[in-house]
Amino acid sequence: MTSPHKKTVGVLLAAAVLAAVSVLAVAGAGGAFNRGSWRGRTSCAVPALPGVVLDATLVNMGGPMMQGAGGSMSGGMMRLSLDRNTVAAGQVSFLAINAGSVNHELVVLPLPIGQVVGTRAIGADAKIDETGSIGEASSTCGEGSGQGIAPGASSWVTVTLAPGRYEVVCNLAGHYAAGMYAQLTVT
Ligand SMILES: [Cu+2]
Repeated sequence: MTSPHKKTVGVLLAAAVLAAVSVLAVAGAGGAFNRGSWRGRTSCAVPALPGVVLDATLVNMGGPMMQGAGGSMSGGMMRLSLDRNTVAAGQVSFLAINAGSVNHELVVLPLPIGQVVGTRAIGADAKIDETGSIGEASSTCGEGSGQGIAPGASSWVTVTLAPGRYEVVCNLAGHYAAGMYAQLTVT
C-alpha cells in the first residue's frame, strides 16, 4: 500500500523540479535581458572584461533638447547606479554605460569610515576632490581616463579592490551635486 504515497512524492518532486526550472528560466531571462538591454544601449564594442564585471548606468533627466537650452551644467537630476552594491574583494571591472544625453564619467573613490555617500565637499569648480582615486572610466568606447563618455557610449576600467567601502561617482562639473554617486561595499 505504498503506491499512493509514492505517487504523492512523485507529484511533489515534479512540482519542485518545475518550480526550480521556472526560477532558473526567469533568472536566465532576467540576466539576458539586463545584459542585452544595456549592451544594446551602448554604441561601443566592449571587450571581454576581466574579473567580476559591474555595470554602472549613468543617466540624467531631460532629453537632448536640454543641451541646447542650457548646456551640460543644467542636465537636471542625475544618477549613477550600479547593478550590485556588494562585491567580493579582488579584480573588478566597471563597465560604465552612458544612457543619458550629456557626457558622464565614472570614478572609484575609497569611502572613509563614518562618511556617507553624496556628502563630499564640492569645490568652486563644482567638482569634488578626486585625491585617492582608485580608477576612472571616462574614455568614449575605451578603457580608463579620457575626455568623458559620450551619450550612448561606454567606458571601462579594471581595478583590484580590497575589502571596504567605496563611492563610485561622476565628477564632471555639477554632476556629483546633481546626484551621481553610489556606494559599493567590498567584502
Ligand atoms: Cu555625470
